[in-house]
Amino acid sequence: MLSTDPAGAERFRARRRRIADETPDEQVRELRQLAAEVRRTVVRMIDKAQLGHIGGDLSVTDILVTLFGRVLDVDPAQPRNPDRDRFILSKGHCAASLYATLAHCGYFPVSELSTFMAPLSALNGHPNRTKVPGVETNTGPLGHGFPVAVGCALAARLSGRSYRTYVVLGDGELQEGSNWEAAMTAAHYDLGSLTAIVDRNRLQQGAGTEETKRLEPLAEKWTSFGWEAREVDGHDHAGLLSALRPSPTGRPVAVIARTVKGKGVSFIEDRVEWHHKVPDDGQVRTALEELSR
Ligand SMILES: Cc1ncc(C[n+]2csc(CCOP(=O)(O)OP(=O)(O)O)c2C)c(N)n1
Ligand SMILES: [Mg+2]
Repeated sequence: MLSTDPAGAERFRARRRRIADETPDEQVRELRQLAAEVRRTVVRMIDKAQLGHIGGDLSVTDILVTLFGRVLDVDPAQPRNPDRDRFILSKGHCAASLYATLAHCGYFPVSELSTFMAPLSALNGHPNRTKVPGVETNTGPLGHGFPVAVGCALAARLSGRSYRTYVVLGDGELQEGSNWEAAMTAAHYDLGSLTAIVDRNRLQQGAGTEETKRLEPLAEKWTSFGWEAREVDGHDHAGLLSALRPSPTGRPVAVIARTVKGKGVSFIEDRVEWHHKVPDDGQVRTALEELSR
């Protein structure tokens, strides 16, 4: 297990205190800066490892940064505090963006990120809860993280705890049937402490979601399963902050976050071939330059 980063955790707590006192515009500026940092870090990690899922990493970054930067009630110095909010990245192939977010939020030293996918590194291609502080459960096989998140939310009720559970799913991932069993179960138990966020970039591996197996009308699917569905621009931090609020109805909330796969790098955006392609040296330079604007 990687060691936690007490100094980083203190910086995280200080930033959270500062953000809480800021105007909404200032909060968004702060989250945007953190997202740019995470995206640049992801490009460097994938460049070093010569492996990774760059399209989905860049797509999900604003969602992760909004959650860890503002929404989740967590303390990176106490990653096993029983009252912490739970976060599960069900689309576990986007581990690089999760690791970069966790490290920049003080869960473990940023210097560890350079070991991403190296032999014996804790930072495997898919997240492992026994190796990385802040990882709640192992994911990678699509369709597994969401059912575990439903279990976490049910466990909160059974153990009398008030933590909330958030889970991020890929849109292609929704073609796995286990997700719909999980959705049905969450509604059956009225798990209002659960929020599922769909990274709706309309691409999966090799093709678009609608060509592979049609998901639309997606919001109506969630509603018909007993969830409150909300649609939002998944790169708009203010919109995400608003959409991530619990429902007053007590129903579980599905946030369909409209995103662009590869967001922030012109030649990667919305290109299916960049699901797990690795940029060459010139492309890395261009990507870092575009992500620094
Ligand atoms: C059960 C399972 N089948 C296949 C894969 C291989 N795989 C990894 S990512 C991916 C596509 C996922 O698409 P999506 O959920 O839309 O993710 P994103 O677009 O955000 O990268 C596939 C098929 C897997 N990880 N798990
Ligand atoms: Mg997708």
